[in-house]
Amino acid sequence: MRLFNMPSSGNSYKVRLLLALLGLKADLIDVEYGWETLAQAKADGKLPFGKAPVLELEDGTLLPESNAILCYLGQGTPFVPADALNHARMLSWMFWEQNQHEGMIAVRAALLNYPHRKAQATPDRLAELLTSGSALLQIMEDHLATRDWLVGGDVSLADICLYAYTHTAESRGGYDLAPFPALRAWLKRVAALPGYVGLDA
Ligand SMILES: N[C@@H](CCC(=O)N[C@@H](CS)C(=O)NCC(=O)O)C(=O)O
Repeated sequence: MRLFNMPSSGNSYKVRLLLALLGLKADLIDVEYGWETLAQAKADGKLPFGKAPVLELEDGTLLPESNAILCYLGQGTPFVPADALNHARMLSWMFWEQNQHEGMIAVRAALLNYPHRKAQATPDRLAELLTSGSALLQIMEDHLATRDWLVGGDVSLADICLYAYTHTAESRGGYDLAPFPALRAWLKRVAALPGYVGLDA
């Protein structure tokens, strides 16, 4: 397998993290903003939706979308609940991550950290993302206040998926995690999983 991987991106990191937790290996092709490799991967048709990550299977099949890749790699492992309702609950969190969480938490981090996004980092936009993103972190906090993992009694793809941009919400996104103790304890639980690798590993 080959992973078209953006080293700085949480969407790519969640795939690298799951690969490590499962003890799987993929050759990494790093495609970072501004790098020739990103333009080349697009020109070669390796990024069907124009974005990383993309998993290239041994037969050349290209699988885009980070959460679809997690589902593919996670199938048949303990990271996917066998129970139908918990499976659907896992997907609820993963859809929410893409349609809510990423659009606030990851976007604020992108505006603050990527030079090509700087022009969009207006004080109004940053303030709006701080307020709306903190409300999303509160949803996670409330949920995790009474449980160790997002779904059922065990770690699932939902945790891996949401960990990616949540664990850098403070360092990159400027969110204050102090008011979210259950969320911080959950971040530590994910980081303690056997095989865990960090974003910069
Ligand atoms: N929904 C997609 C989002 C992927 C995405 O936005 N990737 C960005 C980096 S985080 C990218 O590859 N950008 C390259 C570009 O826009 O040229 C996923 O979860 O995989």
